[in-house]
Amino acid sequence: MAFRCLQKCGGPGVSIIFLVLTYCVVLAHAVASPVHRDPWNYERGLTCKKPIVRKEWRTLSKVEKARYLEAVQCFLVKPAITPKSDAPGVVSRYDDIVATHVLQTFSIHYVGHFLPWHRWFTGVYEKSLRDECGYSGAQPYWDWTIDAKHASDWTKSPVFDPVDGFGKNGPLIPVNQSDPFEVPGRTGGGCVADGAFQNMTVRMGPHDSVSGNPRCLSRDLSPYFAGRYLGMNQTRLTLSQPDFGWFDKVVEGGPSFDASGVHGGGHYGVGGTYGQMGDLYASPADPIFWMHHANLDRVWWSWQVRDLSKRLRDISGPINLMDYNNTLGGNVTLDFQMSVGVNAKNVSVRDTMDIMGGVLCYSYDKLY
Ligand SMILES: [Cu+2]
Repeated sequence: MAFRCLQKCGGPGVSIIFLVLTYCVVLAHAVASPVHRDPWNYERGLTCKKPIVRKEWRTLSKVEKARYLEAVQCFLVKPAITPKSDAPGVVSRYDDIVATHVLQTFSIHYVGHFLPWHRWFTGVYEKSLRDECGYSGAQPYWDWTIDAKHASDWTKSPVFDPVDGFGKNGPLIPVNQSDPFEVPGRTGGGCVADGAFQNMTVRMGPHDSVSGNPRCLSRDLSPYFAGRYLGMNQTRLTLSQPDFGWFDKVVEGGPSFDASGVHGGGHYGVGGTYGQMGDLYASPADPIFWMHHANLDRVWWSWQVRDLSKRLRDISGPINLMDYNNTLGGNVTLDFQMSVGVNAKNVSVRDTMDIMGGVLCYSYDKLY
């Protein structure tokens, strides 16, 4: 609901008030579970000697792609570990991880720790596929700048391959008159009918619901949106920001379609109006989420290595949602604690600043 309001409810003022109100409601039931699993091998202090290497989807072999997709399918049927009191509708480990995002939505977006939290979240998912589903590779990333170069190429991306990939767009569903939220250039909205996830059951969401609403995976691709916000121009603009505060703001963008950054570009370029990727709460329900967020993380790391000694410690931005003037609280520091619920232990922002140190141990084959 709020993602929609972010874009459509009469300008930023109204949107922000709505968001802050929703934030309070979400916070009230976002109390992290006391049960913590710790699948992470890289305890602080251990050096990262052999980082796993994240590669671009189209550079993986047919077999590597299949192994990755099989691991995700395994995770989709592993039994959940989230207590029913936290999220009554969880059935699978995959639901656990989507529920974690749903329950924390307004404490992990438009805040200083947006990028650190999503870096940790993606790393925990990658680690879970390896530890619990026998996957031996790294999380692949999706360099969408390649597919967004010409808007007409968007739907032909190998990521949407119906045999080796995540499946295509859903069939076109007209936007309901009572639903004013229309992503510019949307072309689908129905169930994904091919690829590795054609029979997937999405349970978390829509929006802030964790009670379990079984439905199909849907996509609503917008070639226009992708072309406008995921090209090299937008990526270069992002990489040219002088400090973390500006960098994060340009990645996340503002509360309207016109002010989108690369983050919103991927969410709306794939999810449009009716796909899960366009749902700020339940977006990880589409397995493409991880490919998009791995690439956002790659953009951040590419920015960090341009001035590593400074940027390994550069963090700022509000603790509270959109509180860029610090009227509700302070800014995030390296000591700020982050939780991914039952999926892994709590870590600090400091632990996640280096992809080959702290609690992380991976690298990218290529940077921007
Ligand atoms: Cu998110």
